[in-house]
Amino acid sequence: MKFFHSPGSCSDGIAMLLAEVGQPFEVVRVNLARGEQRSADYLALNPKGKVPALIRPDGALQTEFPAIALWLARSFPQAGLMPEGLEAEVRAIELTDFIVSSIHMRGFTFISVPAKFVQDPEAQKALVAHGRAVAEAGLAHLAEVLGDKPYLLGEFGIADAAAFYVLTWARARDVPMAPSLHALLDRLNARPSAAAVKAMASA
Ligand SMILES: N[C@@H](CCC(=O)N[C@@H](CS)C(=O)NCC(=O)O)C(=O)O
Repeated sequence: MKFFHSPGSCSDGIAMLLAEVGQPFEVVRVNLARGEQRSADYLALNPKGKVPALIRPDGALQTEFPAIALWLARSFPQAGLMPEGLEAEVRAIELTDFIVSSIHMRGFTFISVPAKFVQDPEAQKALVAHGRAVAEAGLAHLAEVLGDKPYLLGEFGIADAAAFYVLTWARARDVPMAPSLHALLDRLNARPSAAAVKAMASA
């Protein structure tokens, strides 16, 4: 497998899942700050110009966090990333998609890059405030789902890998979150797969 990755971005969540799966893969760094996601070479491979992206062993390109996560979980069931049965699977996808599409895309994206959307400095401030409110509300929902379980849906799974990157961003940006989510982030950081993600960043 070939994994297109930008450390510190949402692809950290897929990096964690790849490390959990334990199959060989090559990391190709895509430097978002330098705009490498919009280079002709990268767009020829992935016209969406985003990370994460994965070239699977069959040579096909897989994009979109929830789809990559589902593909990894189902292709390597021995890693135990997804519980058995439709109800459990659909709940895992539901939560993973909420983290990526709502907390990340409608929250942290506006906090991090408001200038991508509006030019006026006052409008940028308003967008950051809106993003913070969306992220905070989304994190409050995650805390409710987590309850007193060790991981979001009980056992470690794909939604926790999505939580790994948004909780990291929340802590770094002082977005308020429940003590239970800080504890979840500490638990995730203690997994060997989190150490592997950090090693990918410094490689
Ligand atoms: N819907 C995509 C979102 C991926 C995404 O937004 N990736 C960001 C990094 S966190 C990216 O590549 N941004 C580069 C850009 O938009 O130019 C997914 O689920 O994978």
